[in-house]
Amino acid sequence: MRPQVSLSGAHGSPTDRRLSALARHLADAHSAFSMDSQNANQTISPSPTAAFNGDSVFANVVRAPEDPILGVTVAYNKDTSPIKLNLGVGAYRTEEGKPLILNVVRRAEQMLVNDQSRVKEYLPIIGLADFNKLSAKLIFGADSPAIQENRVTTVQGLSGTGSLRVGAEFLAKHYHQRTIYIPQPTWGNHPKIFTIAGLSVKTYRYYDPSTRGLHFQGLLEDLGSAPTGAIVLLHACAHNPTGVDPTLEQWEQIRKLMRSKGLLPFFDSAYQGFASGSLDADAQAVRIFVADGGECLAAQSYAKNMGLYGERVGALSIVCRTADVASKVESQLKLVIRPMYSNPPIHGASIVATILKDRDMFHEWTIELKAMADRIITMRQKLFDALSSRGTPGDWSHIIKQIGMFTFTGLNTEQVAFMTKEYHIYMTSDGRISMAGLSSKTVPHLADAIHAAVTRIV
Ligand code: KET
Repeated sequence: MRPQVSLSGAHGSPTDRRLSALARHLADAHSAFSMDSQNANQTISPSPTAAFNGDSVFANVVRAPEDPILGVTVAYNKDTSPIKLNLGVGAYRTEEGKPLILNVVRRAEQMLVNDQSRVKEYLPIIGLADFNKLSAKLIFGADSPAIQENRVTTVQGLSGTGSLRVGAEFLAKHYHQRTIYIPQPTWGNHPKIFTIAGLSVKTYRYYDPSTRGLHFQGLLEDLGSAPTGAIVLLHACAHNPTGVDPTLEQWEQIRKLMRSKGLLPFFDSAYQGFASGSLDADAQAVRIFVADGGECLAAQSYAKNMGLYGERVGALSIVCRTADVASKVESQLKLVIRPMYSNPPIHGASIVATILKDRDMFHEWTIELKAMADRIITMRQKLFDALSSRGTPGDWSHIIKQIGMFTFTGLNTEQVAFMTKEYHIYMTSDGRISMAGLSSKTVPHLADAIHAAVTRIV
């Protein structure tokens, strides 16, 4: 038995600290004899002496830069100008510039609060069963043969990011190919999520700055020369940051190429319903891959389409060849999740399940979702018109051609810095603006800023 020594004085007076160090020394001396060294090591802080001479044991920690997307909000919050405008993070705002809680979400929350039978017990490791089933149906379609044949395993995740991470960890552990191809450019967190999970990240050509459209030839060439079995990250719809998606015919060509080379599709679906306003239309790319009977992964997020950003609710589905494989895969997903965060939170998933399983609520959601998508489309037209009326040099038709939450403006880093400094407009340095953060009132201010930036800084 280890001696019962109190270390509670570690943060008290110098005498307390000395006594506590002595106690620790005695305890450690004891454990060296009575415990195996691995267990003993877990109970000792690595270098207690540094704390006693006044230096922090973390003194050599280097300050990290802010996140390229979330750091924009940090900078925006520090700005005291009344005209400041945050077009950085992809978060929906109303015409009044306020965050939006959907009516159907409020209604679902009220029902949950009023339901006295609800408890706050732990969910199973893979989350809320109803939520998982309904999420799979939402992305693959209610009549998907893969679901009917029990070939899909779905686990609840910590929004899109957490679901991608669980998928990445699973692949790094159990898939024979460790290389993942991500589009160039892509959401800034993708390379970090996959690298940290142990995958090796390569890029494929996606966007052509000269046409401001898809670099389809480059995409086919790069995936065509990828090693057999490589994983390929695909944005299910509303590609971030470019707002450029393949057409259905192009998706079909991508599918054929990938299947012929045994490349494994990993879909990131963070904007289902936001691109076209239709949940089914925005899931088409995923569904054509599932329809051929092949395997794939899909990470879903309810952050944007249900406005549940901070609730962190999403799902990871893995479509397998057989029900037997799917159930084995699920057993291994549990081993990935349990030591990471044990099990997911209950509230957000309950909101989603409440809405998805009720016909009326589901319908109400689709109407509110369409209204958000439509407001964004209106902002595109208004910004395009405002630049046209100012005679701003350049072709700005990509603003109305691109889809989803973002416009990839083509503005360079210097122009972005100028707009932030002179006009208090905040956006990511790659020239991406969140159209969802714009309103009729703020369009003229943005158009003035873009006009000034492109005429003064070439
Ligand atoms: N995938 C993509 C493509 C994506 O744009 C985001 C978020 C996510 C996944 C993850 O979202 P989650 O909140 O974990 O469900 N993008 C916006 C917010 C962010 O960067 O975190 C953005 O690009 O602004």
